[in-house]
Amino acid sequence: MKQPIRVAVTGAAGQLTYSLIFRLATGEVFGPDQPVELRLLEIPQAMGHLQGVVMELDDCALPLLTSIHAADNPEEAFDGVNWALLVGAKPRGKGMERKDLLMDNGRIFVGQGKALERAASDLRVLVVGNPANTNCLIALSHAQSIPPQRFAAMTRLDQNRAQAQLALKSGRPVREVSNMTIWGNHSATQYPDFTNAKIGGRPASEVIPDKTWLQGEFISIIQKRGAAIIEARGVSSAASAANAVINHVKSMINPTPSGDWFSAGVVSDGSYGVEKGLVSSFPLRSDGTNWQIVQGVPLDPFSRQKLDASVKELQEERDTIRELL
Ligand code: NAX
Repeated sequence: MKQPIRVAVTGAAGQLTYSLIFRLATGEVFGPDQPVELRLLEIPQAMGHLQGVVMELDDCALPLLTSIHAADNPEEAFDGVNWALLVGAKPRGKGMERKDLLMDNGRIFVGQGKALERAASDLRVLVVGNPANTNCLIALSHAQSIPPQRFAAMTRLDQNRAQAQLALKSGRPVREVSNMTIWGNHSATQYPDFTNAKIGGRPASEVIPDKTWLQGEFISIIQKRGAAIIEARGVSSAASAANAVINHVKSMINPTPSGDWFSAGVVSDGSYGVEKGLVSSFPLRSDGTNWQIVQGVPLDPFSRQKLDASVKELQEERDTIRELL
């Protein structure tokens, strides 16, 4: 038997994690012979609910799940973890300003960033809780001994949504849609880049010649998809978001298929003119251990302007929470 991999999940009694944690220990993510230890973090008020989730995990009798540890403080939850999936955050309340949400949730990631210093030396982090990019920036700035490249913010759900919409519009199977970049922030300013996406190996804009749709409705559907799900379902995306977490982790720990890439928010090295140090979404390739930003993806004036607008929002978010850095 291999050494177990230790995975922390925060917000473990929330609705997203209810679609996620069961899949983490089935072999689907880390491999069919890889035992998994789960470290589940919640706030004290949610520990009762979390206990119910733990009972259900027990009742799955998952052969690869070697232990479950529930905690209400991050130091305990992150002890020795190889992966930290930071999902827990406060939802935006009625009448709450975006600035209040940024500050309230930002404070969570100050404490969690510091506590991540207790993790294993090969730690990898995925921030899902919103505002994900800026929360990720806060967490990595407080985890001073951990290389910032180990942190990412999730834009994989946006990538999946964009691939699905291009498939639906073109009538082609979604597996044929590749090279889908989400640029910038996981927010309504994000830019799903149809100009470099491919369908069946051909430029998406050749397969879908309707430029008005691509430049207008397509982008708008992806930017507003989260709100549309809330409108229809009454609660935010959970199963699709959990699925995107699984996709993200797998993309990071497996070599990226030749010619393709995937999207995630990572700390900028200045590529594509994105201010160094911001956590922005880019096209990435992984060798199974480390990722790199794909270089040389052409940005036409339309794409440039969209990316710049999203980066401007990231700068504003960073300026709003500057005291937390
Ligand atoms: P829920 O409100 O159902 O669950 C959040 C859970 O986090 C709650 O159980 C709460 O008690 C817990 N929590 C709050 N503060 C915590 C802390 N300091 N430590 C540990 N746990 C804490 O929300 P859910 O629908 O599960 O969504 C979770 C987060 O994912 C939200 O911030 C949401 O905005 C974000 N999303 C991000 C997405 C992305 O693509 N990046 C997509 C899906 C999702 O909307």
